[in-house]
Amino acid sequence: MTAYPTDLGAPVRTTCPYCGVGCGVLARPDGTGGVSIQGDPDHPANFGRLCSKGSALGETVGLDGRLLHPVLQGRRASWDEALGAAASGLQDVLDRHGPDAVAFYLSGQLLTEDYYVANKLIKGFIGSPHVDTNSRLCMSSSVAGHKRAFGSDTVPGCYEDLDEADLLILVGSNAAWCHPILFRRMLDNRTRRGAKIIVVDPRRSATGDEADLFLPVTPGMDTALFCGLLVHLVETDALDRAYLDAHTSDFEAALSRSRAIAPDLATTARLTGLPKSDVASFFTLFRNTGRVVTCYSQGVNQSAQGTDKVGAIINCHLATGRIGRPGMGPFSLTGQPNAMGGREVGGLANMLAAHMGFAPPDIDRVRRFWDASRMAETEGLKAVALFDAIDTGRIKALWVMATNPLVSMPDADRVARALAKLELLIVSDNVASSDTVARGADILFPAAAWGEKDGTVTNSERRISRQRAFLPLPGEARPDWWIVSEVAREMGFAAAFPYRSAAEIFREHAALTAFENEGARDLDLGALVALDQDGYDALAPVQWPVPAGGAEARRLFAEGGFFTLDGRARLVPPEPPKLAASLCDTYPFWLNTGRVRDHWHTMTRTGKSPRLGSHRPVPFVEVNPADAARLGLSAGDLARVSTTSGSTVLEVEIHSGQAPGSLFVPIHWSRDTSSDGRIGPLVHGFVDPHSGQPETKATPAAIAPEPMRLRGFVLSRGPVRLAEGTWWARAAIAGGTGTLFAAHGTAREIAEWAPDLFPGADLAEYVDARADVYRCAAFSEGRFKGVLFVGPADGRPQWEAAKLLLARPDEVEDRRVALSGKPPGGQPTGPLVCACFGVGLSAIREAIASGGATTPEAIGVALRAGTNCGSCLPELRRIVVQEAVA
Ligand SMILES: Nc1nc2c(c(=O)[nH]1)N[C@H]1C(S)=C(S)[C@@H](COP(=O)(O)OP(=O)(O)OC[C@H]3O[C@@H](n4cnc5c(=O)[nH]c(N)nc54)[C@H](O)[C@@H]3O)O[C@H]1N2
Ligand SMILES: Nc1nc2c(c(=O)[nH]1)N[C@H]1C(S)=C(S)[C@@H](COP(=O)(O)OP(=O)(O)OC[C@H]3O[C@@H](n4cnc5c(=O)[nH]c(N)nc54)[C@H](O)[C@@H]3O)O[C@H]1N2
Ligand code: SF4
Ligand SMILES: [Mo]
Repeated sequence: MTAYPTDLGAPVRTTCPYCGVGCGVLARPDGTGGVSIQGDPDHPANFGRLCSKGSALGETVGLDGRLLHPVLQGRRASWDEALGAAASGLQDVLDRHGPDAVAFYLSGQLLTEDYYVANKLIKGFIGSPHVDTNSRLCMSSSVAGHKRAFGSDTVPGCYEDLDEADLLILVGSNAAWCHPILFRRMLDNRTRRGAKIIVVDPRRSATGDEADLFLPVTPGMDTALFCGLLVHLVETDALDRAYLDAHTSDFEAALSRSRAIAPDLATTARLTGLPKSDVASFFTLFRNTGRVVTCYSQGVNQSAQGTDKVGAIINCHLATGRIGRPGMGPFSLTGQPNAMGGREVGGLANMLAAHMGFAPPDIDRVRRFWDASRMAETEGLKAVALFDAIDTGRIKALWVMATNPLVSMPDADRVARALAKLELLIVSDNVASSDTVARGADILFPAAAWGEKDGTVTNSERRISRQRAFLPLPGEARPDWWIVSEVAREMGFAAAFPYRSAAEIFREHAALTAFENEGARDLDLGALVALDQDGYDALAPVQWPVPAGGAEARRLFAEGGFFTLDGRARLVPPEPPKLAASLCDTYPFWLNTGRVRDHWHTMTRTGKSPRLGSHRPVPFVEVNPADAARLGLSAGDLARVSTTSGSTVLEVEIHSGQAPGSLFVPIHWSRDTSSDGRIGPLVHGFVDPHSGQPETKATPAAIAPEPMRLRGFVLSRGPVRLAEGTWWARAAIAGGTGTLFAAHGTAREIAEWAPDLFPGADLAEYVDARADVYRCAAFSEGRFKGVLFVGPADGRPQWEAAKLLLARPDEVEDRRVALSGKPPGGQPTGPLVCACFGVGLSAIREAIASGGATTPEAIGVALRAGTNCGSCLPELRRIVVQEAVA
């Protein structure tokens, strides 16, 4: 039996485990394994606010689905056995094939301390440089762009710049859904100070809906836009010559390439597909506004020319001296909670540790500091190349920690085939059901999850915050740093891995950042080297650099001081922009992929929350209305999306924000949560030559209707498996699981599922074979257990009302009530809009129709919708407009 802390009153200050905003969270454990969650009013990232995902964290800490003990060759094993097998397995591959045959694949969701020991083990003691991370798919073009321009991977600004800017440009960022709390800060700035917001994105997302100027750029053409801007700034004499002269070099080369790409307004407009007047407004706003922040995210990074896109943006900021001063600067919005921390400790194959690279003096310095027995001396393979090297047999042993590559890698089926060729696959995860864990590994390690582990993360503004444990370690789960250290000790490296706490590791990491630094490297945590356990436990959020005896730096580079040899920044001449692939008659659509508001990646955590599950319950493809009409697709229909590497079936959503000729599919569904939602196998992932980051936003694709005879749903206490060949997707709902499905058979055939779905239950049934309708409700000892409803396919089945049955099973006494699919009391809310207060579309429409609430603000007063995290405000605004039109 695990003992829970008894002091239920005191909240634990910790940090949200989702996006790179890095919001502070107050967690109050309830003493029975649950927790209540609030925003930390004192944390400088969020000042008490949380978005829908952060607010729902309490619904995700349950132990169902967790991996709670080590597994060796498919059977439960003791820690001793599993650790011994991992150490001897790695040693065996080392002995027979050398260090080059061993690789680690890590994640921006590991804590800095976990990451540090994993990197130290492989680069310093196993002697292989092949350690890469899912940050390769996420931020590596920003890293490469920063290093080319600044000589170091430095984010120059801070969040206050978003409060103080007069112009906020968001390039390839759906911040309204992906960095909601930062987006709230931007909207507040607009309300308070009148800042303008420009959004550059081929698709009008919820962020684009809020823009003062929305620029639907042709996919991949951002570089042309910013090259055109640089030329315009030169021609209108808007440069900061003093800054350019004192602190930069290569301006002429960058300008001449920019001129060659986008010599004038007309060319810029043609290349970007934007109206000339809008390009002109963009140029003028940038030129005339001193305080400009350009935020960018995956529309920039996940591109085969992502590093050049970053370069073209940074060029404009350097040329105007708008960097490192209040309200000014290029700003890479990082994705994962510890994308930055992973970069800091050297999780990327082309970084060593503490922001050092593979230059001989760096290698020597790290070797001496670690007293390394076998030091990697070259850059390692980057993610896409790493999985290729597994496929070709060069890499024989792989350890995956905290990432789900069978879902998230481009060309994911090829990745699956490659993994099958490994001699040794080790996976550390929290859950038993992720696609990567479920496929089986030689060794599975149960890792401690958020709330159970201790350490630090670094957010987008270089701010280090503590994640603190507030739950006991469940089952046999252990922190990742402990697992790695134990394997290292078993391999004979005990002296270098003596750690007994995360604090000890943090101190060593901080010491390495300061070691022989003297201002030569951007990352310096000298002031934190002496933190004792109490100091570490009490550590308040702090921004680096914090050199010994110095203060933390909010902003960098206002007075130059770049980390190049001559201290000057480089302006970079970008290559002419073009996408890596081309459209053709067979594949005439651009397939774009990304995120939805309420889900996190492969849903291993957000998939547990009923609140988060109802905003978008099935995997879908967003289609422009004209394309849909031409292809005969209606909202709620199923359609087959294909590329040269795979094909899958998704529900159609029609959205005018989707540009004609393009499709958008979310990345969140896996084999665990759907039959067909995994999009990774379709995505090509051509890599950027500088960063190795794959292009996951532009794969040539086709779409066609995929008619199904029947649609239906199952509501059940726990997850169910439907017959092979059925299209399905499941979501957490109040009281259990909801599974929406589509099938080709007849209602009679579907009826045969019922006894298997509800074993041993009494079934109340309704059949209308001629109409192809079947309904059954299951009861066990008089208690309502669930339903199976199916009927002719006509869009997504209406299940909002029926879902309430499962939420209030005690009220379903009458079989007729259950079969009617209508709850005894209460009204269905319709598809969820506000996840924080559970307000659905029906209620909002009613409030608007009654005339009582005609603005998002008034809806907030009437229903509370949109008044907590604000993530749904763009959607509320759209509903108000739609209802007004109707
Ligand atoms: N709700 C939610 N939030 C998250 C996450 C999540 O899973 N769910 N994940 C986190 C992580 S790890 C990350 S990396 C971030 C990602 O955050 P974002 O980058 O904001 O999210 P995405 O949806 O991947 O892509 C952003 C936009 O890029 C656009 N885009 C595509 N091609 C181009 C192009 O050529 N040019 C331009 N300018 N834009 C283009 C897409 O249309 C899309 O709207 O979100 C973080 N926050
Ligand atoms: N097509 C396409 N592909 C993409 C993207 C895209 O936009 N389009 N985006 C890319 C980006 S930016 C990202 S960041 C990736 C994300 O892709 P992944 O990293 O594959 O996604 P997650 O679901 O976050 O996987 C994290 C896994 O780690 C586990 N986990 C969580 N915390 C811990 C921990 O503390 N320890 C351990 N050991 N395990 C833990 C979770 O249970 C889960 O299985 O996807 C990338 N792939
Ligand atoms: S914005 Fe939301 S997901 Fe991101 S850190 Fe804050 S609460 Fe977590
Ligand atoms: Mo990411």
